Amino acid sequence: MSEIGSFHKVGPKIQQFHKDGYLVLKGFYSHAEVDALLARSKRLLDDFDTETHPRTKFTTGDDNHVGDDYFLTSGDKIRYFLEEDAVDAQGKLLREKQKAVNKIGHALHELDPVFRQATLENDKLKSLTRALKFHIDPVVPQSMVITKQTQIGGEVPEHNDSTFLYTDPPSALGFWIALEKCTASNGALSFLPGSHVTTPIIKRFVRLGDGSGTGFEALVSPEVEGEVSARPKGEYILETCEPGDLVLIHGSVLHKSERNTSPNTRFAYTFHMIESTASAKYDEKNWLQPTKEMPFSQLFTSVQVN
Ligand SMILES: O=C(O)CCC(=O)C(=O)O
Repeated sequence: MSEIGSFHKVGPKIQQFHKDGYLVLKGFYSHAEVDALLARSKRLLDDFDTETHPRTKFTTGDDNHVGDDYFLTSGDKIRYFLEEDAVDAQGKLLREKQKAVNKIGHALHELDPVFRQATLENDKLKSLTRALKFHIDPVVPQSMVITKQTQIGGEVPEHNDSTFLYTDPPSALGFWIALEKCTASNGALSFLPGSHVTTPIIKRFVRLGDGSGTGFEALVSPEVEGEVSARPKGEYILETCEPGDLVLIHGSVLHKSERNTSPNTRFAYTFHMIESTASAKYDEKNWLQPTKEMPFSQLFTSVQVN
């Protein structure tokens, strides 16, 4: 039985999640579900129209984060973000389009039937979310497929997700599903266990007021930022995964993934939940904004009170 066939019996696993700030649930998604998600991801890559694409790359550096209009208006669409090393200075793709995309986002969970089934229409996921009791009324603001292409799939530097999906108080929770085998050489995730308790959210990713894209806004003084950055870090744990494994990622836990240096892709499907605005403030500074046509998706139609 997969680890969640009987999640009500796995209280210790929930304790482990609270202790480490992340949890790997082996085989949460079945082979059939993974096959469908992977096939659909590849189909979306085949459908990628490169003619009209503005060549937006997914860049993650502190001073160089993606922030053009194509990115900022992608919350209610299915859009494609390229690998930095897949495009030359003139905007020419250096590889086949299927091997040039870093990720596809950010409304797969709403717009695509296969991803919707794995997310908003998934009873097992709903049971898990209820058992976790992380949120009162979870909403899903975004989803994406990260393809981590062979040889060039970019490094994702150390970060925590509440920096990027900021609410007050912080409430982000990541769900990350391996669609392929994840190894040390193709960019498996690694985590700093317990860092969700020791590392506060000290900055947030915002839309810049002058319309010039995105940047980071400090939430603490430079002294506090310096003190937090200087704290001894401890040791990162690499979590290799099999297709179908689900990794729960607390919004404050530090994690990262290395560049894919291998001949194998590392497709993953990931989405996040945050608390609804009834319990946590989500403001207009966040890069990702709900629209009138597509408000953030509620996971439960009714809220359980207990
Ligand atoms: O898939 C990856 O390599 C990184 C994912 C990640 O860090 C995230 O979703 O927060």
